[in-house]
Amino acid sequence: MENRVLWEVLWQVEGSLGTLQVVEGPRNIGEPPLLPISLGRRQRSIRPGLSPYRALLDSLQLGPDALTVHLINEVTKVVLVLELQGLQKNMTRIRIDELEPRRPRYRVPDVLVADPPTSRLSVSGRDDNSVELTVAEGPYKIILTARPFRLDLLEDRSLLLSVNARGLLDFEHQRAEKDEPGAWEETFKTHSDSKPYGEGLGEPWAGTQGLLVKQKLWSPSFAFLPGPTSVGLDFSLPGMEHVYGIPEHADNLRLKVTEGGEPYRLYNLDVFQYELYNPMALYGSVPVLLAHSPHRDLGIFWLNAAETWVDISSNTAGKVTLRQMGTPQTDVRWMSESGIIDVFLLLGPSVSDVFRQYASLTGTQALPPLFSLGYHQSRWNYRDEADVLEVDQGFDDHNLPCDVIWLDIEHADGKRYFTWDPSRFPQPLTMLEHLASKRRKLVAIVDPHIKVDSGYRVHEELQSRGLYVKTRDGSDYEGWCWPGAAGYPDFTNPTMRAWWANMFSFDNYEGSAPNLYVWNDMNEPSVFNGPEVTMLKDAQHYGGWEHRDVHNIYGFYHMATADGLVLRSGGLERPFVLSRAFFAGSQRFGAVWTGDNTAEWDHLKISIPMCLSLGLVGLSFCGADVGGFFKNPEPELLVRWYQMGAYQPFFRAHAHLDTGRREPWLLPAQYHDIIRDALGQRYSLLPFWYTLFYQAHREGIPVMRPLWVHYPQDVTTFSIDDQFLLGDALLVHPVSDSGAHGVQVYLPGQGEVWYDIQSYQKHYGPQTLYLPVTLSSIPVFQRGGTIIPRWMRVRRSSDCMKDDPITLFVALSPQGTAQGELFLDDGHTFNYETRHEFLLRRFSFSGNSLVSSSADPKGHFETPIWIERVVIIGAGKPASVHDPETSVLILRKPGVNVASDWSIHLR
Ligand code: MIG
Repeated sequence: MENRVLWEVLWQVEGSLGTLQVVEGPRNIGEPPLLPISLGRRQRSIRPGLSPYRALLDSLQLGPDALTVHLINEVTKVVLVLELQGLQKNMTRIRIDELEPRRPRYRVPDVLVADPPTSRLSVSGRDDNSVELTVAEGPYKIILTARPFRLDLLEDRSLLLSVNARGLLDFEHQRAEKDEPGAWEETFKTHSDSKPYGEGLGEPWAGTQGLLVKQKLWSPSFAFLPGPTSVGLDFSLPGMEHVYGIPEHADNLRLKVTEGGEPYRLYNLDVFQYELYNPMALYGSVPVLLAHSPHRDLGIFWLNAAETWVDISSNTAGKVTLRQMGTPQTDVRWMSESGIIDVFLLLGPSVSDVFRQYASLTGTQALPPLFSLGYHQSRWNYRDEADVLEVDQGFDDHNLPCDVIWLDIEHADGKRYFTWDPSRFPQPLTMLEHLASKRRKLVAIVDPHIKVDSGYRVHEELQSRGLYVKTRDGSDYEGWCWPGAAGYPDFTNPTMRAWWANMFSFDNYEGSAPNLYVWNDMNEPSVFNGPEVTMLKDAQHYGGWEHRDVHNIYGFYHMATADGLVLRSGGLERPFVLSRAFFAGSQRFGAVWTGDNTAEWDHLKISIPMCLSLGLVGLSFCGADVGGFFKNPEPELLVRWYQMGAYQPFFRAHAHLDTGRREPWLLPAQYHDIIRDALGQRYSLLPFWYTLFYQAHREGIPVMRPLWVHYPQDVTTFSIDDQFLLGDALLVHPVSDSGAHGVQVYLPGQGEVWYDIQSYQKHYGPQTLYLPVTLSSIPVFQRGGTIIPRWMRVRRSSDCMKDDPITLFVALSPQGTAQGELFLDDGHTFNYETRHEFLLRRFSFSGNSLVSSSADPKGHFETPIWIERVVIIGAGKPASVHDPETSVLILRKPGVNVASDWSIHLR
């Protein structure tokens, strides 16, 4: 593997300070220092064994909402307090903090949608060394063992999960003095970190070009030295062999064992040209892990926003023996650099229960405006207004649909976001009006680094109101980014967020209009001259917290941008915001993407497991840059990427500044029809996508799903990375190899039938099928038993199609039945919620009748939409079970309004 110690980039930094030439890149695998001292050298060096912790059963207190008990470390004598809660919906929450912290430790705010309702615990058994607790609403019991401390969760006498069974609970308490040489300061390349709330006598950190020279900083506000404050805990999952989640990593869907290697790292970073199949941190973090077995699904949600590491070990990986009574087991160990231990155990039992449990804690995917499910055309950069209008016209000239054109950082005046370059974008409102007349939108980038420039109002206000992140000495933190010297708005500060939201009013954001939406990039935050291209850990945030405590949640506060877009419309319109960084709960605010990928086949491939992993932890609205960001894709790769992107939730083509132009019509003519077809498939399926997003929004189930979610007993599905399901209806197997003549498709499900959506050819599951492919399309199958709504006329944009008639594709199960749903509303306001202006229709086919009924009588919505056709696939009896011929029956012009109840009977 290429080892980049320093990566050199000619980051064109504007302003009087010239060009910043050498920037330190993020750490490579294997490159020292590996981990922060507290995490790597201390936490990870603790070996499994007897835990030094003992629960002091005398201290046990049982209240209506929680049990508390003290835990003493028998070596250090430091006492912790454990708070245990049974939660409704089959969940348990465990919090551990110091009994007497010298300074409060950070507890992550804003992520939970509410205080989770509790379920009463009662003591149902007790002996000298343990207490048995029963959860009022749960079918499970908790056994608290005093020495060594552990918790076991049991259901019907079988062990579901143990906490601290390996004795890896570690909790670095804040200390009065430096009692451990070397544990205090930490260095990363030329940077040093003074350690939590330290007095700041660390080594100076030097920037480039002598800009930041030796400084000695001292903060009188901290009279004590808490020192390293990491926390760690282990969880054992008997019966579990397959674990998923904890994005964002460029890795397989199924997580690997990390023993002997590096743990999965969660630390939001701007990683230049990221490499694939490794556990390195990327732009976003969701500390949620799912465990799956044919019999059970569980989840662990580790609510901590500091740098976090996850170690996974298994008693079966690579071993044939060592199985305890034939039972596999996975052990998961979480370590975070600061904060408290706050963990939710989501006890399933099924994976859809785990989805619902997690959604009840952190919320569901925001319902996207319909347009944002269409195709987005982006590049860094569209040069000027004329360029934008030419691109817009190009779609019309080539008869291609497009909903949105994007503007990157060059559109702003000298990277001063919320402004426009006066020579290249002198008339933004005219440009926006023109797009509106085409029923298209514009997305403009607004980054969270603000140019330090006394003539720039955004900077002036943030500075004068004290809303920037501060250094440890209390002055405004300044880093280097695109505009040169930049301040970083303190998004953790609610006052700052209210101010930021207000910046999106049409008065404040001059040249913006209702069809302008927003893209927040670089919000890890990216700081070109900071350690690992991010902020110093001892920078100071609102409430006196250090950056180390809040790092992974900084990007989550793009919520302020989403709030701003809602506010500017008087609360009526749904926002669209794309964010690069994210955390647990970010699904409530919009879409995310996988950052700066590369125009290579392996990057095309990995977009599947990366988006699947995000969907599993709630972030359904995810995509990868179509075409690849870095480098120039060969036409075949670009075509394959359009075909893949058309079936992924967020569908945007994007490209680096230095790449060649690649709007679809610039490809050789033989590819035009193929791309038109891929876009056409996307647009015709928009009613289906929109309904899937509504279901994700209502129920917290992902839009794009791994096969095992629906075939939980089928071991073959557990590690599939090259195909996926959309809802429970479509199975997509994209082509991600150059020159492919065929693919191996796995069609799951005993007794399931799958219809090729192009040929209607019928295949029975389970089987692995070799399917020849040409460049013109990718294999997609509709499951027998489902009904999919489509718009059959592809127009300029989704807005031009939203009142079009619907065609229902009814794919019959072997039993001759099928069902499906359709959600419709105005496509852009909150009226579906506030005024129940929506339709949720249920279609079901059985006994030769197709019935349309309301799946939610609350909703009412007047629409001209009618059903123009019903296509029944698999009607009539096949000659034999293995008859590949599928009969297709087409009912033309049933002429019923989509809002009405009706039924159609076949004879
Ligand atoms: O440091 O705004 O991921 O999509 O085009 C690069 C310029 C900054 C990174 C984003 C990319 C965007 C680019 N940005």
